[in-house]
Amino acid sequence: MTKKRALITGLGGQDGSYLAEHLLEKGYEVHGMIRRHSVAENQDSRISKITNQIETYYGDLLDVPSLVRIFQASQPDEIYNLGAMSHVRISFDVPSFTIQTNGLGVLNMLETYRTMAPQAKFYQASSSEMFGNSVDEDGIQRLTTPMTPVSPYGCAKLLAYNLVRHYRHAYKLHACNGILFNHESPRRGTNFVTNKVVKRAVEIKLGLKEKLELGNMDSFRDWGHSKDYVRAMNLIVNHDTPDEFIVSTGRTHSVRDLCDVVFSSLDLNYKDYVTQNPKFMRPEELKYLKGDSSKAREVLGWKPEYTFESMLEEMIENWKEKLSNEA
Ligand code: F7E
Repeated sequence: MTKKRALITGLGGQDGSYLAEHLLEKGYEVHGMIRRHSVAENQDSRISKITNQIETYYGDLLDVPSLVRIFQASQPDEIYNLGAMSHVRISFDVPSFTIQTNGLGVLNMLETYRTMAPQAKFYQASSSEMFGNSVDEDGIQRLTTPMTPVSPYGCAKLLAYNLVRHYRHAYKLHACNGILFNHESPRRGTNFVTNKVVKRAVEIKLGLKEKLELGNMDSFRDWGHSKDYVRAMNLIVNHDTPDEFIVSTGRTHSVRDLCDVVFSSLDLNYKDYVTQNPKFMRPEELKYLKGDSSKAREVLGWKPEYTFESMLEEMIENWKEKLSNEA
């Protein structure tokens, strides 16, 4: 039997790297797009263990000729569009770039898909940031909850989400949206709050650093593990009918709770080390996320394996191992 071919944009990121590993385990032929980085090691630091098993291409969502070349070379059966400017606070600093990459970039992908591989299935990395501060009366975001984004990142993701639905209906394409709530892992960038807190707490424990500066500690997030969420992506795209699905844990914690859990597990009190710096605040903040993923659980049979605590434990162990030589 011929292998299914998957094309992943954003291959070098947290989700792209876990998804590539998951698809390799499932017997796929994996192709992926990476962007050039001036420090070559940073380009493939998350995929260095599998580069000999996958096909990588330089490309960019804003460079249509590169997309055409990659589609020609990879002949995908499944396309996972994970490439994006993924940092919400930074999207306020580079709003035009964010809207172009996360909005127009998705249009470029959809047009290339429609014209070059319309028989393929398409997954779009949509985000809970699209909800903004909209929440149902019982404190939950559902597929029916209005979407009122509060960042350039969220606005661009909502444009992309709507484009995917429009292309599905207009051109009868198998194009799907996974609305993923926050998801973390040891591979998370250290400028996202979970891995920032974990790394600094371990540094403090080892005597390498003294303080941790954060922004808003009273926002709430529904945090899951990236490894669980990439499994959902594969299930979403392989469901008979192209559709929208929320992927979330259904549990929510504040940034303050996160600090408490991480520092306590190292026998430290976060209040002794954490201060707030306006530099890390956002012009408009999404205050609260808690997602209803019952459709993904019932229709796709998906459920997360990690808990908030076991995920943080894995992240703490990762930094302990990496940093203990420096202490
Ligand atoms: O912030 C607060 C911050 O940057 C979480 C991306 O994957 O998930 C992610 O977006 C919360 C926010 O993630 C700091 O204000 C406090 O309330 O880890 P984050 P995010 O903005 O929720 C969604 C679903 C995506 O789609 C995105 O791509 O933590 N916070 N102090 C801080 N956040 C950061 N980064 N740094 C701080 O010092």
